[in-house]
Amino acid sequence: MRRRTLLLVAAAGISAVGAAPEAPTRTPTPLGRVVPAPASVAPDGTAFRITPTTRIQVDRNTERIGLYLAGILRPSTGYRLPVTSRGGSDAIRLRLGSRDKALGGEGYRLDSGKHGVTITARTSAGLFHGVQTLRQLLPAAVEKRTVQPGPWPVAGGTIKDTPRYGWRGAMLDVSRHFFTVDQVKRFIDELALYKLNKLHLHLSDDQGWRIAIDSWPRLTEYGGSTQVGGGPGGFYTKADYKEIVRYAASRHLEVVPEIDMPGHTNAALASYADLNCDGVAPPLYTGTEVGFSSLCVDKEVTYDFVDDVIRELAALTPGRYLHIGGDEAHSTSHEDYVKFMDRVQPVVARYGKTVIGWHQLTGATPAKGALAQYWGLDETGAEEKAQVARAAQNGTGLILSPADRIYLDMKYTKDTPLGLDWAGLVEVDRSYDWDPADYLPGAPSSAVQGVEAPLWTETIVTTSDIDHMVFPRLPGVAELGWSPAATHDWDTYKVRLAAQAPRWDALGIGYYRSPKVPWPAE
Ligand code: NGO
Repeated sequence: MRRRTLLLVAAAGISAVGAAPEAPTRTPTPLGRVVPAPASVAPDGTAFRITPTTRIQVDRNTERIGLYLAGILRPSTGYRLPVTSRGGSDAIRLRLGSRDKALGGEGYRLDSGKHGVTITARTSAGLFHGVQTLRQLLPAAVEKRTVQPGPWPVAGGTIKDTPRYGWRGAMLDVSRHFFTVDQVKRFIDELALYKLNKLHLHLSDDQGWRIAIDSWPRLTEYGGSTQVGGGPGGFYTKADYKEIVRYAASRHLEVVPEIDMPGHTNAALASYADLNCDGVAPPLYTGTEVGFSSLCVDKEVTYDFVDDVIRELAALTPGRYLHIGGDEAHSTSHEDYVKFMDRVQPVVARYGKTVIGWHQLTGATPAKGALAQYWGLDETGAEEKAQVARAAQNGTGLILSPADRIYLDMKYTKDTPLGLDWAGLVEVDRSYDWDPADYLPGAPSSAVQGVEAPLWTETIVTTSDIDHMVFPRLPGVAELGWSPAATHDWDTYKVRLAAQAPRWDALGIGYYRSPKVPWPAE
């Protein structure tokens, strides 16, 4: 019933509400000037213009994305842009159900010309990605939330686009510093703009436990009560967490929750004395050292705890994966580490999820179907790389997060006020210029599921801190994950990247003005 009313109202009258006067001319953004680079672009020299009479044409299955698009376009254009089932020219058409199988599960086709723009896809995810392309083809001012002068041209031609990898992620560490649901939503919107599809949340670490577990309430009550530097910390209730998952899904991102174990567990150990081998709870921790904590591998209560946590977390997770950490278990012997992983991985499977672990998991026996997240460096020793490569040869999938390439918490230069430098300084060209397919010697390229850029937050406190470290590096990671290898070229990429800056300005995103990029004058 609600839908019908909406369509009728939408179709009833079409007029501009408070549109600003148009500037005389505006050259459309060239069709290929998009990040990530589309798989194929064929401009035809024509153009479409969004006007006060333009409609967003949808059907029952595409209405949600139509409303999302209208939500972006209406405030800045000041046009009504009704979302309607009515056809005709002068429309942005959103269509599901292309017979073109090559578009796959996330691809789309965008046709633009005098009579409108049509985005076609086989799935809503594909349609959503096509909408992100359309956004980038419009003038940057479209991102503002107040009425801006037009015109609103879109270059004519055809884009056919599908991703290179199915895993295009970013990670946010909400343990070292806590970030609110609204801050996470903002981060999600930043990822969606570049067609990322996974949001990995690092929900527990030495400094804070951030997700409510009903059967172990002190984890959040006490273990979530501080953070690095001693602030008040915080945590997500189950309702908060569901809201994050819902919002991410509305942007076609899957949330991958991580509970790091057996190391990085001081917040849990501090909350429950029983979890410690000596039965004594350590104090809460607000520093930034790593590797000093471990769950007690020989105590049965450890596995009751892990079972409860995984069961409750799996129940909050519609996605397929559950990340169990496994990095830097320096306070767990190798023997214990293997024993622990042998017992814990089947628990993940029992609750219907697939294991992901940091690549140290390959030192134990990764479960069938598990993914290992590689976070080494170019300089990581051959033996460690070979261990990961062997696991990949035996069927373990890889997510690549090389720390000296795409750790978003690494400083850009020695003068970057935020961030760490243990993996080196990572300028924007360095984070872009590598190839996931042949990155890890000996690992079959078919094992590579994609890329993920982690943002660890020992030094990151505010939204603008996040933005400064994420931009401009994240779009490069997105391009590594999405665009065909044949389009990879720093010199052309940096021009497309520079063209994003006015969009970030319009969105209120502060970014690092790297001297490597030919930014437009401010
Ligand atoms: C390492 C460590 C994290 C740190 C991060 C800082 C991994 C997987 N474990 O990455 O605990 O926060 O570096 O860059």
